[in-house]
Parts: sequence; C-alpha cells; structure tokens
Amino acid sequence: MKNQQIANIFSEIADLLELKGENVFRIRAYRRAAQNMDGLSKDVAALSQEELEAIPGIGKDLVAKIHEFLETGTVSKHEALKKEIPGGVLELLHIPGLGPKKTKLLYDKLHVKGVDDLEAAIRQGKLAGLPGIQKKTEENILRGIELIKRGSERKPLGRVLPLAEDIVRRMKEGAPVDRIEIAGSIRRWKDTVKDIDILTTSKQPEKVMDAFVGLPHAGRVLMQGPTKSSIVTDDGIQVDLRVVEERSFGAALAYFTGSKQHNIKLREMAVRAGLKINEYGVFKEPGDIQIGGKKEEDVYKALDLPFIAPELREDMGEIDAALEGRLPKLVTLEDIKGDLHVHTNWSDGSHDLEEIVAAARQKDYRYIAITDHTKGLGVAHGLDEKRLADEIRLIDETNKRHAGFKVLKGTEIDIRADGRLDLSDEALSGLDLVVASIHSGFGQSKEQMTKRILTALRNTCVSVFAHPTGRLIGVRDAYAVDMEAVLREAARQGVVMEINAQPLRLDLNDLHIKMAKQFGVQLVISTDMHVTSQFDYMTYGVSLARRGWVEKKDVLNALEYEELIPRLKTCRVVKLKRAK
Ligand code: DGT
Ligand code: CA
Ligand code: ZN
Repeated sequence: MKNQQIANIFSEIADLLELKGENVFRIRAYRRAAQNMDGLSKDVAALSQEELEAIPGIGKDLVAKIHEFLETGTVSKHEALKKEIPGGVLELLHIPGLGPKKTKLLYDKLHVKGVDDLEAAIRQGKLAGLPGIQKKTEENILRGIELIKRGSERKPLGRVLPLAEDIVRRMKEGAPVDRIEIAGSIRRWKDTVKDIDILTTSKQPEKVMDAFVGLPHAGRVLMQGPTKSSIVTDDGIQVDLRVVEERSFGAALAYFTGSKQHNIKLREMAVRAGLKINEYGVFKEPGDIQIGGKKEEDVYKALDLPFIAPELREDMGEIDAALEGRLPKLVTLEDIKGDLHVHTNWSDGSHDLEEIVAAARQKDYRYIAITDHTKGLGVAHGLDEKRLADEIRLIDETNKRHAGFKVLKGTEIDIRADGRLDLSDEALSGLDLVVASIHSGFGQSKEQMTKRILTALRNTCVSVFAHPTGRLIGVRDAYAVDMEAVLREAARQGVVMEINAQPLRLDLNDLHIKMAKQFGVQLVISTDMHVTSQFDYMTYGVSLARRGWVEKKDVLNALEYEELIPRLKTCRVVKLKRAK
C-alpha cells in the first residue's frame, strides 16, 4: 500500500517547512495529514475522490498531491523543498535534543549537512559560542547521535511486527506453506527486535524458498538453502525463514521463540529427567526415541510443566512459578472493556468525538475517556479552561445519545517543570479522570524530575500518570527518574500507572510493570490514540502487560464502568449517581 509512503512524504514536507521556519499552522496541517494517511485502514489507491476528501485533515490541495504521487511516484512540492535543503540536514531533525531551530542555525552558520558533519563540528569545538548552545547542549546532541546509531541495530517492535505479519500473509497467499508462525523476540513481544524469525512446514520446501526470496521485501538475499533462507529488507531488517518437519514444528517453535536463557533451563531440566529437548523434538534416552515435538505443548508436558506463554519466557522466574503452580493468569485482549487515553480533534487527534465513539463501540468497548491535551502544549492545540468546559458539555450531550456506552470526561494535563498542573483544580473538578503526564523539560536532573512527578501525584485531582518514563524507542531515552519512589508514591496516593500501548512508547516497560505490581499499584492499559485505527494498539499494551505478569484483576480498564469509577482518584465536586 502506498499509504505509508504518502504519509512519509507529508511528514517530510512538514519537517522541511519547519526547517525553513514557515507558518506553524501549515506545518501542523501536513503533520496531521501524515498521521491520518498512516492511520488509514484502506488502500489509498482504491479510494474515490469523495472518500479521499472525507479523510479528516485532507483537503482538495492534499488530495491533488495524493493523486500526483499515485500517478507519478513523487510530489513536486516535496521535490522542490528537497532541492532547497540537503537530505542529511533532514536526518539531523531526528536527533534528540536538536530541534528545527538549532538544525537551521547549524546549517546556516557551520554548513553542517549531516550527522557525521555535526559530530565532527562538535568534536572540533565549532559549536561553542553559537547562540543557544551550551556545553550541556553539545553533550545532549552527542548522546542523541549515539542513541540514533544504537537504535539502528535493534528495531522497535512496532516497526518490525507489521512487516513480519505482512510477510506471513504473503507467504500464506503465494506459497505452499502448511503451518507458518513468527518466532523469536517478536513472539515474546519484546519491545525491540534484532531480526525476524519465521517457521513453516511444507510438502514443497523449494517452492516456499523461491517464493520467500522473491518477496518484494527482499532487498538483498543473504542465502537460499533447502531448509533455511535469509533476506534483508531495504530498511536493513534481516528475515530468516526455516522449513521444518511437521513432527518437529512444535519443538522448533519452542526453540526459536526462546529466549535462549529460558531454553537452556528447559534443556537442563530435560537432561535431569532422562530426556533430550532440541529444535527437532522431545527424545527419550536411551535410544533417542521421539516422544513429542509436533506441538509446542509437548515440550512443556514432557517436563510436567503447564504451558508457559511466550511473553513470560525470559528466565525471570517463570519456570519456578510453573513448577510451583503459581503462573499468573495473564490478562487478555478480550478482558479489555475500554480505553482511558484518547485524543480528539479538539487537540491533536484526527477525529471528532462521534467518530471515535463509533470506532470504540465497533470494538465492543463499554467506555472510553476523552483526554485531550491542555494549553501548555501549544503545538498540540491544547485546551484552556474555557475550551475544556465546552468539551465537557459536548461529552455530556454525546452520552445522552449512547445507551450502554459511557464517555468519561477527562484531560491529559501537562505537568509543568515544577510539578504543578497546567490547569486549576477548579477546572479539573468537573472531570471523571485526570491523566497527568510530562511533555517538556526532559533534561532535568533525576532529583528534580522525581520531585516534579511526586508533586503531581500528590495533587488530589490526578487519577492516572501516563507514559511514566517519556521514552520513545530509538528516538529518545527515558528521562532520569527514581521509578521506585514514583511507584511507591502512586501506591500511597491511589494514582493509577499507565501502560502506554503506542508501539514507540511501551511505557511502563516490563520490569517497571512487575515492580508496580509488587508495590500494589493499580494499572491501566491505554492506547493514547490520535487516529481511530490506533485503537488496535491495545494488543501491544496487553502483550506488554503480560510480559509484566499482569492479570485481569490488576487492570482497571478490564472492569465494568460501575466498578471502574470508584477506583479512580479524582477531585470531582459533583458525585456521580451510581448507575443502577
Ligand atoms: P533478537 O535479538 O531480538 O533477535 O532476540 P531472539 O530471542 O529472537 O534471538 P535470536 O534471533 O538470536 O534467536 C531466536 C531464538 O533461537 C532465541 O530466542 C533462542 C534460539 N536460539 C538461538 N541461538 C541459540 C543458542 O545458541 N542456544 C539456544 N538454546 N537457543 C538459541
Ligand atoms: Ca530474532
Ligand atoms: Zn496522550
């Protein structure tokens, strides 16, 4: 589908306009258009003129650009802008700690045209004395460069999983495969991934391999063999495909799902039980007789263990828990009854409330919470007291139209540098929940940041603390914060910690989730959606929660509305009449 390519072009136009210092509203229009193209569930090439114009944020002008791309493969406006600014300069925009203003400054004054130029310029001390550049800025930029270089080795799950699923789909359609499964770290839902491991069975392995190396994804073929082939995509992601025997498929799936440490523990247990477990099956010594391996369960059964979910296979105590019968009963996607972090077009979301409610009902949700940004976040068109009051009224009206479904009145309030909130308690007192989060000042010291967050958690209005470490995988590290102190305070204050399901956030991470559980902190799993298709991110959030050993009872948005409301700390003045 060309959707992604068009989204990338729109987003690059926004970057280029930003470098040129153009009008912020135009820039925002392109960013929103990119977001909407990316979130489109249908192939853009198959849409009619009316359908194209009906995409929120896409007017006549942008529809023309979409047509231009579909016909010619380029957008002239984009090409013209690129001529004005060298490609390497665009790359600089992605360095954390370096906004468009500084990038432009470096380009104008020092003719820095790419990451290597910039690194050299810093090392040669050339940045010293430029306006707005301090020693600390230089250190931040160097750290940003390192992060980008490091990030290119392990890829965010959110980028790799859709690719892996697309490959599997094409193989099912175009090759004689019987069983086919994604294994490796992707199947364990690890937040970053080195490569894609896929397993299949087939009666015609050569045909499978031919189809595989012939995929449009195969930028380069590393090897083609009878049982294993490897390709590298144009983005540099390696994909290994193995064809295994039907009677070995389960054992191979267990082996290649890993983790390596988990496998090693299982094999040691097998040896003690007079068995051998490898990627070919389960074998009984002496005589090497195969007693299992067709199904993955065989591996665990042979060791008298219950099945261990892939998300738990990190050698983090899951095998002992299995032996002692205390594996967690993990939360599932079906347990989720609503989404408590949702953006509309009142701030930087793409859809109006009615469209969002329709999409949520389509998912069989019982409720959602609308949590648009507040005024401190100007770039996101954040709401001030007046607009929040207007939005609350709109939600009240909307609720009257939807029986059996609830829209909670909320906000995603910006936590300022000193820990105070962006709106008065009075403005928040009409809300059902207040989601607080940090969007600026990421460079504060650990002490400052921890104090800032603890101050916010102690505010009587704050119900949820969202994307608690601020990380963007491969883009921005987590800010420095004493997470143990934060989680202990959250438990004391009854503040709910969010597991943010945006694939680049996945924040809290698995270890923090485990810690939160241990301290008795309540959790929510939220998508933080800006486009209705992002409701689907919930699977990422649920799988991440599972990696943190989370059960249904730990998750507030697995509760019915009536049970949920009393569990949310708020400063509401009007007590809700409990639904009968
Ligand atoms: P990554 O780094 O994101 O690709 O993580 P994995 O877990 O997918 O690692 P990968 O692709 O190197 O290997 C896939 C699985 O194969 C791994 O989880 C366990 C298994 N495996 C690979 N090498 C070994 C090994 O030397 N011993 C054992 N027991 N298992 C291995
Ligand atoms: Ca792998
Ligand atoms: Zn948000």
